[in-house]
Amino acid sequence: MTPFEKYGKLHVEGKNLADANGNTVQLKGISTHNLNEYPQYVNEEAFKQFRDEYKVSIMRLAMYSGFADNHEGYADSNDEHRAELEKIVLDGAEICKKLGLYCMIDWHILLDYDPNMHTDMAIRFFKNICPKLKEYDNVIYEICNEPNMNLETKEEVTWDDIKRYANQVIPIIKETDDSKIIIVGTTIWSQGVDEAADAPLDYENIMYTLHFYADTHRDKLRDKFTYARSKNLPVFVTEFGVGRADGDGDINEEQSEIWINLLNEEKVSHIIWNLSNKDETSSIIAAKCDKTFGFTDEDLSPCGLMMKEIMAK
Ligand code: IDC
Repeated sequence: MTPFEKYGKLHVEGKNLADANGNTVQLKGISTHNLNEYPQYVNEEAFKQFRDEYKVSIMRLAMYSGFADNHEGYADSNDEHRAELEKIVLDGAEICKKLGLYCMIDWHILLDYDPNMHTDMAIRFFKNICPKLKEYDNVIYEICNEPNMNLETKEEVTWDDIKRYANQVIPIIKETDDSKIIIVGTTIWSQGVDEAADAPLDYENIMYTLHFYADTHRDKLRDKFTYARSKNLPVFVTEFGVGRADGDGDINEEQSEIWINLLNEEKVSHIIWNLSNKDETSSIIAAKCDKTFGFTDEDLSPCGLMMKEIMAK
């Protein structure tokens, strides 16, 4: 039975992700790296292996909206490249649908730290893809990966700024399709679930993002998580790492375990960063491996091997 056959179309019920019968559902999965840079991993053979062997139930397609690592994002590129990106995302959603996997489509803001910077482009993106994905009950939208700060002024994007953006983009998605779950990033690189819990948005089927990197974020962030849950906030960990927040550094097994146990107790869904063979700790494929599917354990990095354990837990 595929994950979709098991749970069907999902919705948000109270603070949980739920199936049609109201049973709480916890999804676990893998996020791609930047699709501008690593589109080759979006393929059926790979996703099928993740489903069957690693017990993955969701894939996250991280589509960078802005420039990063010498690659243009959707917003700062040209129409041709934008159409290519839309195609990768639509293909990814199709592959997931065929395999009975859930698929998260992530408008991955990052160095473009304020979602309001590219609202027009986000609207364009969702206006283009949403009608095409209306019948895709496996799709979940994530509208702003990680709001963060202006590196020059060091000013943090506020929860009110994020809400201003969300209140423009969510209605665009809901216009075509009012039944999809929409996930909203929170302040400080998606750590501000406490602020979201104090002033949530006013729509159905919304969840809020918490991101952690186990070697960097510990009790302080777990306290925010616990607070948000106590206020009944639906939280989705759409990205986490077992190492340091810059995606590199040492793996911290102890802290990762504390985090994953906490999420599992709460049945909070989680997605590990990242599907690539980049030479950094958070990549699940070993740097020496050029395969894009058919991975053996030798093809996985230490993070990849941990990923297998985490998915199976
Ligand atoms: C990192 C990648 C790294 C890349 C960098 C900038 O791992 O290869 O050079 O982005 O594009 C996040 C972000 C995610 C980051 C990741 C690790 O959502 O894009 O990926 N991270 O730094 N938030 C916290 C950590």
